[in-house]
Amino acid sequence: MDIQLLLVPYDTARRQWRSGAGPEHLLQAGLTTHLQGRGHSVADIQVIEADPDQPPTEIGTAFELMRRVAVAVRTVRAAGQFPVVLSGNCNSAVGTLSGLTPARRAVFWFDAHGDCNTPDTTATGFLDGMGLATVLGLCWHQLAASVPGYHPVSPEVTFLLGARDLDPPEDEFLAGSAITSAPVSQIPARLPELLARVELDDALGYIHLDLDVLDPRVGQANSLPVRGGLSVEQLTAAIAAIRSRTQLGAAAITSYAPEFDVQQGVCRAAFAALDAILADGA
Ligand SMILES: [Mn+2]
Repeated sequence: MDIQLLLVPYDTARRQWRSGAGPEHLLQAGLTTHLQGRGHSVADIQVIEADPDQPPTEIGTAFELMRRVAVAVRTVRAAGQFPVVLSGNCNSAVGTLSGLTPARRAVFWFDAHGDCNTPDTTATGFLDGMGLATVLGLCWHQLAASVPGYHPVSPEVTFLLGARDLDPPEDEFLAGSAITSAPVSQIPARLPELLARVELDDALGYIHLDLDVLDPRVGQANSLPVRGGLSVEQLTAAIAAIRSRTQLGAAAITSYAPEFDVQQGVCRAAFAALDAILADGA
């Protein structure tokens, strides 16, 4: 496959801080060579950067990065390449998915957390806990509309996979939503059945992999580890099940703070996940 890696090396508007260091770490661990060894062609790395003349703010900088990601993803696809976004924050997904319109998009969101708080429900104020909510059009309407190509994704074609640390308002929202939420215990065995319930034939898929969906025994992905996560085998099997049902338009690996990944287990898992995402036929 012809791949373009798009790096978004920021966490909460701070470059190279915490999970902002993840994208560069994956490269230094040999990601490009690894992908080439699998037969893929990999274009020169493209780094998405915030405007250095603007003062950083968590919200403003995040949306600025989303706008740039959206344009980059659209350009990459127009050139016939497959965009793989390596981002510190999950909210890069707003940009990535905006770069795929007007296609009908399907979202496969692997995450230990729900990322579906809104400014009215968040208890932490962490913008990244609202990434999926923004994708769905639940909040930040004015800023989301500033992202080129932005259009909310339908909950009917949104899958939250492996989430196990949900805030009460997120639980409540998911219970009343058409989103399919599959707990770790159902992955991968029940996935084919859950995928079959949804019309995916004409959809363009987006795999969003927050590496904290992995069990901490694989390795600690970031500062928010949650027990009871996916094994590497469960993750790659789930990706294969998704791949067998839908064509992918883009993928992202996010929320990886290498300082916590002492044994490099998460790094190896990220490579294995990308192999599954990029296997022949995408
Ligand atoms: Mn996340």
